[in-house]
Amino acid sequence: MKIGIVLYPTYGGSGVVATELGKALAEKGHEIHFITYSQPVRLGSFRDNIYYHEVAVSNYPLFEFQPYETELASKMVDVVLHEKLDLLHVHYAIPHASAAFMAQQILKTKGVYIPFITTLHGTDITLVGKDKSFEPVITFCINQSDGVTAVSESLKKDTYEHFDTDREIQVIPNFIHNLDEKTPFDLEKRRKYAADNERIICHVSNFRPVKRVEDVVRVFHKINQEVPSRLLLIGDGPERYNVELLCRELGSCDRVMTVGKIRNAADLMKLSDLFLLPSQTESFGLAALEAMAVGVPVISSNTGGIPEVNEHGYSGFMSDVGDINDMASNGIALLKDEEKLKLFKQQARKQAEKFCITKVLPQYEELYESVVANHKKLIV
Ligand code: GMT
Repeated sequence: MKIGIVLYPTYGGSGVVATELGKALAEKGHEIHFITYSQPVRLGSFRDNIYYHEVAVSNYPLFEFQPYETELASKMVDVVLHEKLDLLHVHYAIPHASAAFMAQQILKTKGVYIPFITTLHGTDITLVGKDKSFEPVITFCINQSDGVTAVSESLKKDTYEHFDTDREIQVIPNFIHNLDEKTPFDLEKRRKYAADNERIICHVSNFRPVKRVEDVVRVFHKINQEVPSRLLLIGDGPERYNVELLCRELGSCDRVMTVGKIRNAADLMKLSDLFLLPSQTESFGLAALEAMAVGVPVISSNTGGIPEVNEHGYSGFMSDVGDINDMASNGIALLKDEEKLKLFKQQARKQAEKFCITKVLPQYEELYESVVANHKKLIV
């Protein structure tokens, strides 16, 4: 099949999922056309069956705000026409689904009929999407998509609660693509970050308020009072300054390493003993799944789709949002007990295996086939 994938190319979870999905589909022989404004971070070097189409954004002085959605729709029209695509799959509703609808309508006037699938990722529904100013467009796009998927049952439920739609939403969870890659544990590398008698606690995010990174620092501070530890903060974003202020206030700067945005976070994650994800809301929690995949147990909040990923008492522990005392005491209990920690590391990895790409990819392929077949029936 020839599939156009529209995504945010940056470090966010939706872009990671879309890129890894495209790479996996290409490996199975599908022809994948990524359409976005810069090369997706996870795309890496050149691969067979993968093409990248850059959306150039006009900076004509009249435009106070760049008309990205219009340029994206035009690019989709061009790629569908000239590459003869069978299907568009857009990740994140705003503005990708509305641009896909626009492209679909334009193509119809040219006698070309193409279906599009929208995958809802989270903040497009739970934060930005709930904003009244976006609601009519998102509702319309969900209803007009030829297929809709959500990354968790929780997100599906939120979508029905917040939007006036009764159309079918299929839950296809996020996945881990490289579970088979086993690189040996690098003790020398670990020693660059912590002494042998210290634990490493890790957090990866885009440092948006929804991630509650200040809770990460507070939980770490409590754990460190009982178990000598280091905190590894990976990523960057609007809360970074506040987080650094808090570290200074708590006097923990010398134990906190903020490494910023890095390409292969898994390399550092796997040096860790514990992953913290205390988010306010999280439709899935891909970062937690990526930590589990490299054998790191997760201490998280119990919000949104996280309980579908992190199994309490097995792959880690969950607490109410903001309950930093409970998160810290769960972390301390685990880090103090060598045998228990070893068991949880194994269980975290086992839990991640439930989300192996080999189980998830066929679900997308089946959906693609049924959407294309249904669409063909409609246009006959
Ligand atoms: O977490 C973010 O703010 C980024 C956002 C994205 O679209 O890149 O993440 C959302 O999609 C991820 C991939 O499906 C999910 O794993 C995250 O849980 C979700 N974030 C939130 O719901 C806050």
